[in-house]
Amino acid sequence: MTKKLQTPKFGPLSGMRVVFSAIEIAGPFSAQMFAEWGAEVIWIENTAYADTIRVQKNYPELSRRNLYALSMNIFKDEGREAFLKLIETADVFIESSKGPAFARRGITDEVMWERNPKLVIAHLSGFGQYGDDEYTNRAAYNTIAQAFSGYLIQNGDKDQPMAAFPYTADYICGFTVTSSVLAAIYNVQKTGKGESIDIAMYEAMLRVGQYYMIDYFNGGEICPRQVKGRDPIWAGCGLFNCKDGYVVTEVVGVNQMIEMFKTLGIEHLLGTEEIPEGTQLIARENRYAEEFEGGLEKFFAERNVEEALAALGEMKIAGAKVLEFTELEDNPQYIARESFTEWETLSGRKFKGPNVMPKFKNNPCKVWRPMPNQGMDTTDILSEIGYSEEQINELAEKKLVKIGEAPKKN
Ligand code: CCQ
Repeated sequence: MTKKLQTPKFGPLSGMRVVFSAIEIAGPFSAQMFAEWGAEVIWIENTAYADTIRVQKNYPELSRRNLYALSMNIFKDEGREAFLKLIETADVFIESSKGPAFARRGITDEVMWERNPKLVIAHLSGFGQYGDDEYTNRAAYNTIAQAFSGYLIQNGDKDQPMAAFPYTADYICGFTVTSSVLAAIYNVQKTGKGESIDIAMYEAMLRVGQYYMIDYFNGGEICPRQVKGRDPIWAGCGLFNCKDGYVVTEVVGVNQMIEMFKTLGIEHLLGTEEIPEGTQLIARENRYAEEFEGGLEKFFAERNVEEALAALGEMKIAGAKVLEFTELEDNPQYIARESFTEWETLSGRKFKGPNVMPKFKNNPCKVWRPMPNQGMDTTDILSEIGYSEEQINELAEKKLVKIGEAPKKN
């Protein structure tokens, strides 16, 4: 009997099917966003080895919720055909690999479009689907994308560059995959013609690192890295020490400047040649930048965090306490918005993590399924696309698919 996947209907993407073949963080982060917004999402893992995420501590339970797990060799013999049959049923296929790996193995965009002309295909790789052969086929992770894009060199402190963590490039690239796929779908709905998107991780990071870089390409200026956790080019923006903890502030805006200069007792500097009336931001190269920041340092050092935030609030200047993990879930804003949620893992463990984001008013989203075991849904997925029990067993005997089981509850 044909088994059907029992995906609940919710969220703005209800009715959409996404299939993905990607490991670790970047590609799966995108796929999971689709799953959290209501799409039916199938995670393909190799039969030979599982997604490397599975050996990591708690993160897999968070990053693989709401998914179905299929384990199949998608390039070999009947596995290839089963993959293409599955692709016939999909709206989106996301893959992450070393450059044009799918094309190298004969699964080109055209082969997929022959089976499904409306398919949106997202290829995520470190360096892109084409380019200089020295780079295109290379493996890439978060740090590689940060280093090659000119992003990493901007982070860290003055003595040493450092990658931005945790795994910033992976999440940026995941968001890039999601947004570009949705753009493509908009066009498919108008034209009926599929799309293939080439997302090079380094290019996404090049865009994220553009703010300071653009001064180099249009004037040769190289921005210094942060000192003391402060903005490298704008004074009064960044981290300050209060008596009992860190705060961040951004003294930006005409009224905010006036209020803060008065509070610091340096209002005589306003309206000078260096800080003319209407000044909104103070550049670090400004003659009075050090005096301004010195005043701010004193302002914060004399107050505890609560007092500092109250004073900033009165001046309508943006500020926040730098929260510890221990302070997040009990924060009233987090509680009011249910920014955390809990669910049960397959083994019956109570698990806590960030809730689905953002909040869709008319089509609310939810966590409905814990991380599946490797190949746990292989039988149901293949049955749904027309395979008999006998055929599925045959594929398993040939080691072209793996049939996983749900673990026993603790
Ligand atoms: O960076 C990230 C996480 C990191 C966190 N941490 C520090 C904890 C690790 O920050 S997430 C971002 C990862 N990078 C990308 O997504 C960019 C593009 N991907 C890649 O460059 C590579 O896929 C990567 C991630 C470096 C892994 O390379 P790998 O270890 O060689 O594994 P693979 O590509 O998933 O698969 C190995 C082989 C491939 O064949 P090939 O080596 O001949 O090209 C692949 O085509 C094949 O297995 N394969 C399958 C298959 N799935 C994959 C399947 N279902 N059936 C048959 N073959």
